Amino acid sequence: MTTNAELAARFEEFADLLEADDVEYKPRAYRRAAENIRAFPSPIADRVEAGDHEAVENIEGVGDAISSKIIEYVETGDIDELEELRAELPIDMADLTRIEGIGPKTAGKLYRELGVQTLDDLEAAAEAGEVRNVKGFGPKTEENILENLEFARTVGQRQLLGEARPLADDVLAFLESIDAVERSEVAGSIRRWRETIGDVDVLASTTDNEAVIEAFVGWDSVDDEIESGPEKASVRVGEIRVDLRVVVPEEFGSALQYFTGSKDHNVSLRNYAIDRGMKLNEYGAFDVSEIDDPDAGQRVGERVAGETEEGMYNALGLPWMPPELRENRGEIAAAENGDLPDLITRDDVRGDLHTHTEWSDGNTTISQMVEAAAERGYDYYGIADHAEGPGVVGGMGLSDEEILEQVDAIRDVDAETDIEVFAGIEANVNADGKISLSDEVIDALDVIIASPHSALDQDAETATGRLVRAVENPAIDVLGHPSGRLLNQRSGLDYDVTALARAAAEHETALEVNSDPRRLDLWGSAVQAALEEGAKIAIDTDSHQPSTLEYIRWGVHTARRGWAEPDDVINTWDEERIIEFLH
Ligand code: DGT
Ligand code: CA
Ligand code: CA
Ligand code: ZN
Repeated sequence: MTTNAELAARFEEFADLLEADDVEYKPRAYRRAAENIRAFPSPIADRVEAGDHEAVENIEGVGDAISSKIIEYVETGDIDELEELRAELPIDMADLTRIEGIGPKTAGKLYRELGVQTLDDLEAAAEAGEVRNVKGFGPKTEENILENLEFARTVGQRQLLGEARPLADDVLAFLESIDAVERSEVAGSIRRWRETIGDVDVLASTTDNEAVIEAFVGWDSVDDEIESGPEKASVRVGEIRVDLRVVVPEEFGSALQYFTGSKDHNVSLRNYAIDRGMKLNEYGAFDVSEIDDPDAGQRVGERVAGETEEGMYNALGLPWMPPELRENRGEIAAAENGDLPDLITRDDVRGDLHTHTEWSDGNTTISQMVEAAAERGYDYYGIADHAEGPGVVGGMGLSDEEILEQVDAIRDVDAETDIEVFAGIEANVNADGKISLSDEVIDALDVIIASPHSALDQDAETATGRLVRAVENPAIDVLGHPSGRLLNQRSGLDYDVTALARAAAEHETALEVNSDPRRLDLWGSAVQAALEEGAKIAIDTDSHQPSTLEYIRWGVHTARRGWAEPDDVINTWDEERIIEFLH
C-alpha cells in the first residue's frame, strides 16, 4: 500500500522538478500539499481504494488537480506528468540540492547550461571554472560549491525522523494486522527518536516465524526485498530500509531492549549487569552468579527476565527508562539513584509561540492558524512572522510599519477567540548579535523570537559571542533555532551551548527546540546541556500552515532526548506564568 510519506515525497519531487523547469506558483502549491499529505492522520491510499475521492480532494491544499494525481499514483504506481518531467530533467536533485546555495531552480539552470546531472559533474564543472560563467553564479559560489562537495557526499544517507517515523508507524500497523504476530514494536534509533535515521528497525514476537516473514516481505508498500531468513528480513520502502526481527514471546522484551540501543547504552548496561553477577543479551537476563563460565553460551545461568523490557531493567534493580534517554548520557546512574526525569509529554504543551502566516512566508491567514491552534486545545498561541533582515526568504520579511499593522490584525483575531493570541515577530539575529527592530515595535509586541538566518559560517568563538549577545538583549524572549542548521543540508553555527545556556538562564531568555523535522534545533544533547545550566526551553513548530502544528510531536520527543521535564518548557506553563515570563 502507498504510504502518506511516499505520496508526500512524490509531490516534493514534483515541486523540485517544476521549480527546476522555471514554473511559477505551482511548486509552492505542491510543497504545501506534500506537507498536508505527510501530516494527514490516516493512510490516504485507503480513501482512494474505498473510492472516496471527495475525502482526498478535501485534504487541505489538495483540491481537484492534485487529488487526481494522488489517485493516479495510488492506482498505477506513478504519475505520467511526473515521469515526463523526470525524463526532461534527468538530474540527481536530492544530491545536488544538498549543496548550500543550490536549490532546484539553480540545479535546473546548471543542467540546461552545463549538462550537470550529478555531484561528480558539478565538481568537474566547478574545477574547470565553468560554473562562474553561468548567470547568477560567480567565482565565490564556485569556491563554495567545491568546499561543500564533501559534506554533500557524506550526509544525506540518513533519513529525517519526520520522514522515517510515519513509515515506521505504518509498518507497525501492518505488523499488528498479521494474525501470527503476538506483539510488535519499533526499535533502533527511531524508537529513541533520533533526528536522523539510518534504517527502520522493527520487532515482532510469534510462534510462527515463517508466516510473519512471508507476510512482511509481501507487504504492499515494499519496493524491494533485500534479504530474508528464518529470523529476520530486510526490505526497502521508497528510500528507506526496514529491518524486521522475529523472536519468540519469552524473548520479546530482551530483544526489544537490545535492538533499541543505543549501542553505548547497551554496553554500559551490560557492564552494570556483569558487576552484579548477571548476564544480559538479546535473549534475556540471566543470573550467572553460580556459573563457572558465563560465556559458554547465550542462554546460560538462570533466566530472570526476557518477556518484557521492564523486566530486563528490573532484573538489575533499575526502573524501566524511556528510549529517548538511552544514549549513555548519565541515564543508568540516574536510574540507580531514583533521579530519572519525569519527561514532558505532548499533553503538557499548552501553546506554540513561533508560527507564520501569509503576512510573511506562511501559507494561510492569521485566523486560520489561530483556529487550528484552538482546535488542538491550546490555551495560547503566538504568531511570529519574519521581520525583514538578511537571509530572510525572498525579501518576505515585514518592515516596522507592517509589523505594527499586523499587531492590530492579530489583536482583532484575538478579540474574537477564546485562546490568547500573542503578537510576535521572528527577528533576525544579525552577525553581530543585534536585532533591527525599533523601540516602538518592540513595545507593541508580546513575543520576540530572534533567530540566526545568515552568516552561519562564523567560527565558534564569534558565533557564541553573537548568540550570547542576543540572549542578553532584554527585548528578546526566545532564541529561535539557535544553530540555524538544516539537516542533511548545512551544519549551521558551531557554538558553546553551555556558555549560551548560562547567559540565557541569567537573562531569562528561552532557547528554542524548533520542531520542524528539517531543523530539530536545539537537539537532544544540547537541550540536556542547556537544562544543566538552568536555561528554559520553548518547543515551537515554526509552522507555515495549520497541518504542521503537528510537528510538535518531533519537538517534544527531541526535548525528551534532552531530559526535559514540563517545568523546563515555557509553553507548558499556564497563561499567567508565560505572560509574566514574556514581559
Ligand atoms: P541507525 O539505524 O544508524 O539510525 O541507528 P540504530 O541505533 O537504529 O542502529 P542499528 O540499526 O545499526 O541497530 C539497531 C540497534 O541494535 C542498535 O541501536 C543497538 C543494537 N545493536 C546493533 N549492533 C550492535 C552491536 O554491535 N552491539 C550492541 N551492543 N548493540 C548493537
Ligand atoms: Ca536503525
Ligand atoms: Ca538496523
Ligand atoms: Zn520561523
